[in-house]
Amino acid sequence: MKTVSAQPFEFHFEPKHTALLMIDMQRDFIEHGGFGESLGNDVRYLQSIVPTAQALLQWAREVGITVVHTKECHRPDLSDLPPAKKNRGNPSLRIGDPGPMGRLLIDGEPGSDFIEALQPMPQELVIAKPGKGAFYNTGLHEQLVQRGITSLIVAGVTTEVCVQTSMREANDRGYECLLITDATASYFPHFKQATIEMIVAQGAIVGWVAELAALRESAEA
Ligand code: TIU
Repeated sequence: MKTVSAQPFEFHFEPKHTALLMIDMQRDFIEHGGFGESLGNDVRYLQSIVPTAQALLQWAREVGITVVHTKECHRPDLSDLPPAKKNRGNPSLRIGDPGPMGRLLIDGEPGSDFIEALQPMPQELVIAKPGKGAFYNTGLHEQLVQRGITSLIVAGVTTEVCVQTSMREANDRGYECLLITDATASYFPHFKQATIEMIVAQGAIVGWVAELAALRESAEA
């Protein structure tokens, strides 16, 4: 069992029962011309965490824990895209429309792919998800149960949307979740901060948070 100095108190995990859940580090959210920018967002906040997310992924590979990459995307025929999601807001482009990186948020298009720095390795699990949460309509829970995973180390984008939704889904399914705060970002820095506070409040009501350095220093307990 390893122990991480975390908030609101120490986080314990057994590497063989732990997975890294790297959420939606896709070109569509992080690069210019993607879905995130079409919603009016400044992608620079997300770009700033790429080196830490890359270092976290490298740590997970070195430790040998299960690695899961999720990507938010839809089928080319849009059969998994509810009208409510397609029409929400006043975007400059809608999901499925052609953009500079192919059709926006469509599986298989260049924009839906992971950024260059965070490409999955062949043995790593890739989960395509139609919703904000990683557990909705994906089979992720079954895949984790099959591998004996009970704890999740969570990172990715955006903190208050897909990351928080996925952590809440995981929490309700019984997983112990640790969010790596310098490997997650929001288009709105104050939302990232508020999310961190919400997660750890009330004695880790959703889970724990720590910086990557604390995870790296995690020691055998
Ligand atoms: N818009 C926003 O902040 N996020 C998303 O739409 N998806 C994810 O967070 N991945």
